[in-house]
Amino acid sequence: MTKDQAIQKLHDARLYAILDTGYSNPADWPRLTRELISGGVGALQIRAKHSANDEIAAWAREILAISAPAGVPLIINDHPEITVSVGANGCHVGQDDFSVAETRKTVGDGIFIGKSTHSLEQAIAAQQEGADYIGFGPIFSTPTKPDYRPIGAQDIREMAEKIQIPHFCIGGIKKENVPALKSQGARRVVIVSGLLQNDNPCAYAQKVCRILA
Ligand code: TZP
Ligand code: MG
Repeated sequence: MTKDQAIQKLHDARLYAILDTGYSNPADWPRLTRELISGGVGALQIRAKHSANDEIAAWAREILAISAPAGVPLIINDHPEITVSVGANGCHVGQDDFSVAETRKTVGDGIFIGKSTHSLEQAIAAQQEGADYIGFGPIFSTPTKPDYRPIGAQDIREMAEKIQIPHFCIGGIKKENVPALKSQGARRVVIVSGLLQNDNPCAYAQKVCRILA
C-alpha cells in the first residue's frame, strides 16, 4: 500500500482500533486483528507504552502480515524508528512527542503521520503542521488516558468543518454513545477499551461501523 492509498483508507475508515497492551495480551493480537478487520475496522494502531522496542517491532511484523493483505493501514504509536524498520503505514505522535516535522525527518515521505489533539486550537495547529490525520479527544473521560481532562462533544462540529484531513474522535467512546457523537458531526471514531473488553469485537465493530456508515 502506498502512502496515498493508506491515507485514502483513513478517509474511508469509520472505526480505528488500537491494540493496547493495557487491555490485551499481544499473543492474542493476531486473532483480535482478524476479528476487528472482519468487523469493518479501517485502521489499526499498536500502542505499547511500557514495552521494549524489539518486542514492539516483532508484534508489528506479525500484525502487518495480517493487516497489509487486508488493505488495512497499521500505525505505530510513539515510535517513528520502529514504524520505518517494520514497514508500517503510519506513525502516531502526541502533543509531548516528536513534532510532525521531526517525525517526518525520521519516517521520510512514504509513511503518514497522525497526531493527538486535545482542543480545537491543537487540531488546527496539527493540520497546519502537516499531520496526515488527527485524533480529537478525549471526548469523554477514560481510564485508557486517565490524566487527561475530557473535552466534551461540543467542539466536534466546528473541528469537522475546519479540518480537511481525516479526523477521528477518541476517548470514552462506546457503541452506545456513537449515535450522539454522529449527530454532533463525528464521522470517524477510535475505540480502545470498548472493543478490547468485549467478548465479540467483530460484532461490536460491525455495530459501530453501521451507525457511522
Ligand atoms: N487518546 C485520547 S483518549 C485515548 C487516547 C489514546 C484513549 C481512548 O481509549 P478508550 O478506551 O477508547 O476510551
Ligand atoms: Mg505518544
